Amino acid sequence: MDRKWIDRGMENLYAEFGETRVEKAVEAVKKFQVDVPSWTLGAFGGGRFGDYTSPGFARNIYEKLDDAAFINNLTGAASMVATHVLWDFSKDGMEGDYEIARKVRDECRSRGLFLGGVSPTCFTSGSENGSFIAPDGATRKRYVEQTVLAGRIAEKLGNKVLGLWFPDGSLYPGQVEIRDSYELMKKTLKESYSAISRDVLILIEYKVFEPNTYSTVIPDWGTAFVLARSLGENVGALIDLGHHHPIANVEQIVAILLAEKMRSGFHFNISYALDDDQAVEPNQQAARIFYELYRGGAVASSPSKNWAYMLDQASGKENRIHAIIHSIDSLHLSLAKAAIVDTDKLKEARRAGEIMLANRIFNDALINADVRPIVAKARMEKDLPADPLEAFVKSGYQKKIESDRK
Ligand code: PSV
Ligand code: MN
Repeated sequence: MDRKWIDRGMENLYAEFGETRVEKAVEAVKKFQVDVPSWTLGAFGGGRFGDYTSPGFARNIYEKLDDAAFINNLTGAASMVATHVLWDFSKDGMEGDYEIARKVRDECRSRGLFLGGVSPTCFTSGSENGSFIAPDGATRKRYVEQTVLAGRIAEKLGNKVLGLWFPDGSLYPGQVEIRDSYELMKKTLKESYSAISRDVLILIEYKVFEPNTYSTVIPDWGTAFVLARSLGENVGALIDLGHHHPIANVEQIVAILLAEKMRSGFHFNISYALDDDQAVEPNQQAARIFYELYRGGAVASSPSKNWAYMLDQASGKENRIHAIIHSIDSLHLSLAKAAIVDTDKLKEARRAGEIMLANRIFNDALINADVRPIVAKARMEKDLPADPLEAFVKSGYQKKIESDRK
C-alpha cells in the first residue's frame, strides 16, 4: 500500500465524514481483538466429498499456536486463541484435562498469546443422542462435568469467556417431545451454571439446524435470551453469523441484546451455505452489525463492556492462515465503516422524515466509503504491515510450513 495513497484517502475521508469521526475509527481499529479458533488451523476438512485438507495445516497444538502467533504478529488483532476442551485438552476425546490446558496456556504465553474463549465440546463421540438432553443420565453428567471444567479453565487460565453450543435436537417430527427437551436443557444448564464462577461470561449459542434437521433445542436468539436470563447476569447469547435462516436481520438481534443490556458474543464467519465455514467478507451485513456494536459500546470499548468476539470458520478448501487474515481484515473494514457514519446528519434526516436521505447517509459510510486508508493507518501506528495479507504472502511462511509439515 502506497503511503501517498493512504494519506490522500484519509484527506478525502476527513472531508466527507469529519476528522474527529475518522480518527476515532482509527483508534477503534487499533483496539479491536478477535479470538482465533485453534481448530481452524488443524486438519479440518474431509467428509463425504473427499478428504482434502489445505497444505501446511498444523499437525498439533504447538503448530496451531505457531500459526496463531504468526497471524497475531501480522495483524495485531488476534492475541487470543479459542479452544475446545475435548479437541485441545483431552487425551481420549471424552474427558478434558486441566493440566493439559495449563501447558497449552504456557505455550501461548511463550508466543505472546493468551487463552481466549473456551468451549466444552458437547458434540463429539458420545453425543449421538444429545448432550445436555441425552436420555441417558450418565451422558448428561459427563457433559455437565466437561462444561464445569471448561468454566474453570476459562476462569483460571483463559479470558473468562465460556461458549456453549449443543447439537441437541431431533431429525424427525415425533422423535422427541419438544417441550420436554427444552425443559431438560434448562435443568441441565442450571446444574452446570451453579458450579461455574460468576466471574465467567457464559454465552449460549443458538443454531437453527445441523446436525439435527427437524428441531434444535436452542434454535434462535430468543430461546438463547430466555435461557440466559433464567440463569443469571453473567450469561449472554452467542450469535454465530452462520446459524440463521437466510436474510435474517442479525443487526436487529444485536440491537435488542444491547438494549436489554445482555453482554453477549459473536462468532464471525460467512453464511452462504447456512453454516459457519467460510471467511468473513467486508459486506453490508457485517458493516451494519458493527454499526450496532459500535454505537452500543460493545466493541473497542472497555474490557467489561466489550462483547466476546471469535472467528468460527473452518473450511477444508482454503488456505487457513490466509482465510483468517482475510477475516480479520474484513472485520477491521466493517468496524471502520461503522465508526464514520455521520450520526448528526442521520438524526437530522430522520427528524425531517427523509427516509431515503437517511438511508443514503447510512450507506455513504457503510457501503460507499473506501475505509482501507483508516485500517492501514491504524496498523502502521502499531508498527504493523498496512496490508497483512500482502505481508503474509511475501513472508514465505506458507511455503515453509508446507515443506516442514509434510
Ligand atoms: C457449531 O456449528 C459451532 O458454531 C459451535 O460454535 C462450535 O463450537 C463450532 O461450530 C465448532 O466449529
Ligand atoms: Mn459457532
